[in-house]
Amino acid sequence: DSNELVPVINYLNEDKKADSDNLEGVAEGKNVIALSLESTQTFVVDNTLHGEELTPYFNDLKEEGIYFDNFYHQVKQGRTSDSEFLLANSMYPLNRGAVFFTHSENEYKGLPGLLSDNGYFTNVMHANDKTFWNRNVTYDSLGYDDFFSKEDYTITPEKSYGWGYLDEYFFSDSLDKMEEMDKPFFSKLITLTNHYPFDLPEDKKMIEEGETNSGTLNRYFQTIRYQDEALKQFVEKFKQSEFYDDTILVIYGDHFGISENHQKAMGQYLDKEINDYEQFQLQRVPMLIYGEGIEGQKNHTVGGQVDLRPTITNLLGIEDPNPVQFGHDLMDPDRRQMMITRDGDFANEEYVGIQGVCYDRETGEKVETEDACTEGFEKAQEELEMSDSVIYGDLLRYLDETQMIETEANQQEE
Ligand code: GP9
Repeated sequence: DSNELVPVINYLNEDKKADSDNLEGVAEGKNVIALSLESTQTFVVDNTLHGEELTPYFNDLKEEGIYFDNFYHQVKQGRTSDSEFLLANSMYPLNRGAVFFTHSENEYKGLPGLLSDNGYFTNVMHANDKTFWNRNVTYDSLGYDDFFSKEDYTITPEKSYGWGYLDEYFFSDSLDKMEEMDKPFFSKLITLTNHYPFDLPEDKKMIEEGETNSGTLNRYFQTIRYQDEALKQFVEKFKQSEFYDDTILVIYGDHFGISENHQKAMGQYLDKEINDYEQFQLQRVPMLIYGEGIEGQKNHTVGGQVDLRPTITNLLGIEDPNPVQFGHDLMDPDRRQMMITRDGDFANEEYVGIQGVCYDRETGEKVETEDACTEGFEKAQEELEMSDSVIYGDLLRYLDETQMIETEANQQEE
């Protein structure tokens, strides 16, 4: 019942402080294109293979926007769908299964619904079957107005490969659709080509494959390079569009592409041993905010996908009435610097805590000081349990009632 939400709200209030106004409302009334890059990890950024950059376009683009280099994915078995859940709700996905399947019809107070209430046309664009990850059902619960799926694109065999529609065509068609859309819009685009097994037609390969002992990693370099070229075409066409001045891009990686089964090959490529600490750091994904009026800067804050929603609402200057959010605005200079993984591991300003072991976040050395990470591990556990309780109990359906009771209680106290 409505009482079950009280401990969650109390817990979140403990961490709460006055909102920072850093960059608040700089994108007020603007369109938002959230670009979810399939399997894209931070280690490819500013990195090379055979002397050639893997992501030359993104490397330059990130200098023109706000680039986050300590930003982690927080997904588990639901992979891309988990990242979508994190963005929409600022809550953690589940430890087992995909919340998009197991709790698709819960009541959520999703970001898409909030933006719709604020006059936005909210939609997802993704050239796959609409039932994949149960998206068609869950998107309704999250409050999206529309979903442009495979059937909304004219997909021909010449323009497809492997998982389907190649990113460059998907991007181009999606921009055409945006031209026609009601403004302002919030569109989330999900790419597909850089997906395991990372296959590409010969004429789309722009770089020789890698030379590690993992064919997967060797091909990943090629699909990453391809995706970067598609991104270039997308952003260049976007710059020519009528809505360029009125739109911000939020570009981020959805999850890892190279699993820990390929540690040896990663070690060969990065020229270091991939221990638990390095493996943890490999879970960083790029995150960039770009648009007219946003000045280039590097931001080293420690954060993750759970922080996307409060960051976006801050930029848009939209009041978010949902108190059940675990993220913290990435633009806030005094924000809680903490990223919690679904495994109960964490990174904060000083430490990285992995399965009970504590590391110095900067050096990767084990920290022997007893208790250095204790608080972090406890916090991680507590927070994940809080988030789970909301999902398992479908507790957001009581939110209005709970808030009413709390308001009355506060008034009586006064
Ligand atoms: C499928 C795409 C990939 O539609 O989003 O999903 P993933 O396997 O990365 O979770």
